[in-house]
Amino acid sequence: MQKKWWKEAVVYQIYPRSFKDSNGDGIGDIKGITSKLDYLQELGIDVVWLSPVYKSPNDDNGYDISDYRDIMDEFGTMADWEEMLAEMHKRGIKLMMDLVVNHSSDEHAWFVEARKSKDNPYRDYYIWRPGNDGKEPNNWESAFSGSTWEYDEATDEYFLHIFSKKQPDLNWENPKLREEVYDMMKFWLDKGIDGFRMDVINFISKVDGLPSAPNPEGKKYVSGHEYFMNGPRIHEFLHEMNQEVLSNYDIITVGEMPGVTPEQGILYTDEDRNELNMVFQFEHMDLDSGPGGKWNLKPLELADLKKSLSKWQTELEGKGWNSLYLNNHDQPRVVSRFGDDKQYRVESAKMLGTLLHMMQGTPYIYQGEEIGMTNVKFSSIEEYKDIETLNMYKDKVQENGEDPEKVMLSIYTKGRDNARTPVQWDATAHAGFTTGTPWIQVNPNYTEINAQQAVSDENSVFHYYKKLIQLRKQHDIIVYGSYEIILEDHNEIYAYTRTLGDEKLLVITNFSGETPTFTLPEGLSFTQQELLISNYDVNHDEKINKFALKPWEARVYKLA
Ligand code: TEU
Ligand code: CA
Repeated sequence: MQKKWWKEAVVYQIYPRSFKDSNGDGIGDIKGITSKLDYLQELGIDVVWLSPVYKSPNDDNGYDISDYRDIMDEFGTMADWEEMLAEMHKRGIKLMMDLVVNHSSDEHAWFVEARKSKDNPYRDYYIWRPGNDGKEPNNWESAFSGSTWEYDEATDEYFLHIFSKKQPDLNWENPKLREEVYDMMKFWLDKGIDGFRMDVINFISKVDGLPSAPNPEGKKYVSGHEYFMNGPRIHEFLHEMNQEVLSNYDIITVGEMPGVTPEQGILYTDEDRNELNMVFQFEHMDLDSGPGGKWNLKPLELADLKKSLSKWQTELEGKGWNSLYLNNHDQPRVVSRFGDDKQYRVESAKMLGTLLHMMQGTPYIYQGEEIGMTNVKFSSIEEYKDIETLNMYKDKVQENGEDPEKVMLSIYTKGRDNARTPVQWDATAHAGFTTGTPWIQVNPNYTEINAQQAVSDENSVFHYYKKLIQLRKQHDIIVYGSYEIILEDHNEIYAYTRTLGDEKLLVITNFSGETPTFTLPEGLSFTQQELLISNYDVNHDEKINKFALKPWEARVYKLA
């Protein structure tokens, strides 16, 4: 397998609005990021994935871009951005920007033009269709509730928006639009950035005719995913992007791909196909959703997690490359979701980090994950900010009379604002995030959970993550070793090995607050054992053929 720097890197995602405010307006900004680069250097990360900082009306907090080549006013200036990049590179930290080109903002100049008339030169930068007997052109449901079509009075047509009404989908069938995107990408690459994270990039090719989806239950709207996920021309477009842009730079690329399968993942990340380096897949993030999607809560089954992660590990091995993540700005915080954020918050946060960072792939750490930040529970829907949550609440409670308590429980459990409360820097007012009033409330547990406490406590999640990152640098087997699950049927233990040459790594995690007995499988023989990391004090020489695990315990041994 070819060695590559982006296979050996650890990425840290910054959601700028909630990271650090430098000017007291309650909104995170670029100067705030620059002020925290020493903290990131101490953690030891190699790349920052920076969620969008481009000009935006913030209907979807920057994922609705009105100028791809300028910085959002609230976040600062291009000069601030240049300074941040220089300060990152000075510390050996690379910058991956967020590329959001499945859609733009409806306030982008292209859309302002496009909606002026049917023959406007920019009309075909977007996807317009006449109505269907006074109704939307098809029955697709938006990811943010309602129809994916918005009627535009001026030209008596509808435009497509898979996300919010203010996020019209761009028409990738139009070669002029594609060229505009490639030119914009070169604009940022020529400024010296080191890669792109590509927002819902597997949505850009839609099936011809945009047909309605089967609707056996006669719902108002239904998911149209099968008609725009991994669409007919997706590989053609990504290969073209690679040839026109990506292949001319030494960069890291990751495509965010809801609905991607391992088979498709190989097609997107097979280095000989010249498309992308890796993808964000969502299978493990949908295991606690019932039928009908994320708001329909279902407890996680460890067997499902083992099956899903193992499938991605084994099917991409030697053929493609995995990204590894359990958190991001769209997901609830994993220590609350899959761990125990009460009695065993630190132990379970460390266990989850171990499980992820010892696998094959490029690990992604989301801001606050490294200090074990948890989900939040605001007292009323009015305190929530996320358009996905607010639209869903309006649709379910106000328009369809669903039980508000039940809907609020799904928001506490799965809402995206769980990940968007301000990073907790210290125990001073607003967790040291801002000297003003934060745009969204700080999690009240900041007095105990904050970076200052974590950095000063050698047993914190922070220092454990720092060690996980160091181990990845010290042992090739962690990056390049092949994965094999063991004790597959155990209900509480998730254990696996990594093999590289005659070296073996044994990773043992207890996904419970119980004390199950770990029994070494027969076939695993060795003469030397070295304990690389554990989240409890462990006697390094303890016999490991059979021992009781402590609640949420994690251990990694190097065997030879
Ligand atoms: O997310 C794509 C996406 O599918 C999300 O809607 C995700 O599945 C969902 O939010 C889970 O609750 C990307 C960005 O990461 C997200 O922040 C944006 O809202 C979305 O695209 C539109 O740009
Ligand atoms: Ca600010």
